[in-house]
Amino acid sequence: MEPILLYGFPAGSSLGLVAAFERVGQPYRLCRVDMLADMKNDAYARINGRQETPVLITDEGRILTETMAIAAWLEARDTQRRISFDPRSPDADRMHQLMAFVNTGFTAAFSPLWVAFEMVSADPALLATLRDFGRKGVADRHDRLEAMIADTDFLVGEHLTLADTTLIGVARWAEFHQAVEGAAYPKLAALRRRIESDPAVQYAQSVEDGSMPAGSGACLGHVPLAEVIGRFAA
Ligand SMILES: N[C@@H](CCC(=O)N[C@@H](CS)C(=O)NCC(=O)O)C(=O)O
Repeated sequence: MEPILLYGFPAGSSLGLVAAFERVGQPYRLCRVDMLADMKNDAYARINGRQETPVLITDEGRILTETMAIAAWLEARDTQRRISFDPRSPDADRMHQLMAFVNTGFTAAFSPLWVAFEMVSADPALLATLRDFGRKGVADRHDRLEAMIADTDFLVGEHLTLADTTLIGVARWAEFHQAVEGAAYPKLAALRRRIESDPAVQYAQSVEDGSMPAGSGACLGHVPLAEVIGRFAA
């Protein structure tokens, strides 16, 4: 069977993995998950006990969760090195370093802002504290990332890699939460423009928006979430 990537909308971090699968170009399927409506139930918990996206159903029908694990699964199959590098090369080391930075500290810095956003009713003082703490954390992680961006077209070298795809789904949360002033990070702003112009990333954005773009032809279509749960849930 073809692997099935469960991606979340709206504004899920899994946008980057959709782009990565598209870029690798091997047959895959997608499954669309409404993160506001489809995840907080027992059925979805049997796919991912933490009730999150992304999730991969591998070509052997196994469930694999966590962005880094799914990216590693794809990297191992990217034999043409379309989104990765020779595993023993310095470029591969730097790619893994940047992916880890983005998936840990950079992503986690947004947590207080998401908590504040999702609070239905809350003490205004608590909300203000969460927002202030969140914005400071996001700004700090932006400072660090800006300093890590080299003089290359993409995070590692001159083509899109898993480091860029790990970043792009999360980086846009800065605008969503009005957390930082984009102009304060010119290297990151230019990098994001290049990543967002990549055809695979544009494809992933269209998919997230609900379109069915033609793409490379590697995507063999969507599988309904109910079918995925029925076939693969633990
Ligand atoms: N550590 C996980 C985190 C995944 C994650 O936070 N997913 C978000 C979407 S980007 C989610 O599903 N959030 C839903 C929720 O927490 O309610 C990973 O890297 O895959």
